[in-house]
Amino acid sequence: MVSSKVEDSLNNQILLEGESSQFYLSMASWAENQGYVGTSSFLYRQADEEREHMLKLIKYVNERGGVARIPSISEPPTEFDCLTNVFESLLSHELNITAKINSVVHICLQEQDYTTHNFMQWFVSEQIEEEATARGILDRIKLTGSEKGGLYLFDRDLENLIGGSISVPSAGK
Ligand code: OFO
Repeated sequence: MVSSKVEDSLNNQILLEGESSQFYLSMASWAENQGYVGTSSFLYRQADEEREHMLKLIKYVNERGGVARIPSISEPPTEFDCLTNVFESLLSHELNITAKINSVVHICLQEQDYTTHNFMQWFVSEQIEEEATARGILDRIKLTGSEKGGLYLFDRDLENLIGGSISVPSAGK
């Protein structure tokens, strides 16, 4: 059984994962309209993953005797300046999510809920990977440059990466 404090923090995390999914969906749609095929596939997939994270939390809360709240989600930004802007926004969003996950973990320890603490470790590891992926992608954009030809190459590169794994090599997914 989860305590009400743990239940509330998990429900807040459900909202955040749902918001992440919608945010990445909006980025994916923007990239698709700009003709960035690889980037949009990557982001559609990220949006699906975030929804999976939300579902994982919903099921956990219900299994542990709590009640998962299904939140309404406000409309995410729809306009982005450029690909660099998209991935900078993604990285800063992930950094914020990491901080939120850490605070859930902190509450678990305060409440002596070691079962939920253990469950949350999956999210802790996932954040390490996602931050590394976002940083790796930003490094690639810097390497290819912001000229049209460079961005085309970057986008094609990202499409190839999705064929195997969404992580850049250094992220080790
Ligand atoms: Fe849910 O993993 Fe990122 O936000």
